[in-house]
Amino acid sequence: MHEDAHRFPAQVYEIACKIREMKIRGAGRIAKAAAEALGVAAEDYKGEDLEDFKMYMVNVSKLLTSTRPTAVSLPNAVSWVLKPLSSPDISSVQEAKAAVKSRAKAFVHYADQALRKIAEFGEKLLTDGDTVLTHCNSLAAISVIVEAFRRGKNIQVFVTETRPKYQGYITSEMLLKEGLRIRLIPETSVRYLMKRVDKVVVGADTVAANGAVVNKIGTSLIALAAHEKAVDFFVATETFKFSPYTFIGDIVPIEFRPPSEIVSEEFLKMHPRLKVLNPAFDVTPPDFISGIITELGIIPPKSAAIIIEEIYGRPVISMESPRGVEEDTS
Ligand code: RUB
Repeated sequence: MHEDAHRFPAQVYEIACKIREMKIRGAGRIAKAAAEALGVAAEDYKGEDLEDFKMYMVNVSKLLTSTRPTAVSLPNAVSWVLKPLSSPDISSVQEAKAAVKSRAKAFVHYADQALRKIAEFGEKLLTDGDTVLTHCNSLAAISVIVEAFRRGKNIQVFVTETRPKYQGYITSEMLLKEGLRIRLIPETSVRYLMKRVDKVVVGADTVAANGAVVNKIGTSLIALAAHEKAVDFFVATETFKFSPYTFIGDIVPIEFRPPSEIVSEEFLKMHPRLKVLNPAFDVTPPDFISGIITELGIIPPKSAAIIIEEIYGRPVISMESPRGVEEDTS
């Protein structure tokens, strides 16, 4: 538990736990939940000292950003919501609270609107009769597929199971509810089935300045198989998943999750020398990506740096790493 957790409202702590335990998951939903938590924390603050309020919000943001390391949407959302706190125009706790609460709401609104725009831009890439493959559970990718279907295109979807957490089941349910035809497939079958796929659409946790995309483990293998068969591979993502940190060469930390997601405790006890590696994300190089569908339009992956510079400005190199890296690669 974070040292200041006793000062945070229970709802903030609950949101942080849900993100850590993947009850809230997916980069966009994580960012929205973090923004909401900041709004709740600001509302709950009781003191009158502006500096103390700022410190309190910094501690809340540390709790939130410590939950999962890979999706840059999380620190991006937190910095965006807390930006007014560094403005000289804010001179009282009341003003600061109001500014944080209104930015938190504005972020959630922006995120919802962004998904709508991504759907509108992205659906144009899909053609009547397409078989589209998607991986994991990405609302941005799903919004593109569903929009095309709602506009009357007959789309069939291959959904990977997405071991070890089976987010493919969630995706299947969402798409079935919309009336789409689904084939749930193990990701090990992707190369074999790629000959029946017209397009791949996946989401992103982080887009690096060089256009590389970090997404659920297995994405880069799917991209490789698509590349081999010259199948278009699209990434659907809000621009708040573009990483300003990578602009100055920071490596995106890849989350490694517990062995228990892969293998039973019993099996581990039976084989004490067995080590399990469970990386949750991988990196797809820009050369395998046909286009990135954002709320600002569809861009070639190599233009990621331009988007980052436009949104965040040219980042200043700091001596401190912006985010802690917690990897268990042992
Ligand atoms: C989820 C995942 C999703 C992206 C994009 O991983 O990799 O593809 O987060 O999702 P996890 P969205 O289940 O480990 O969080 O488009 O919904 O933001």
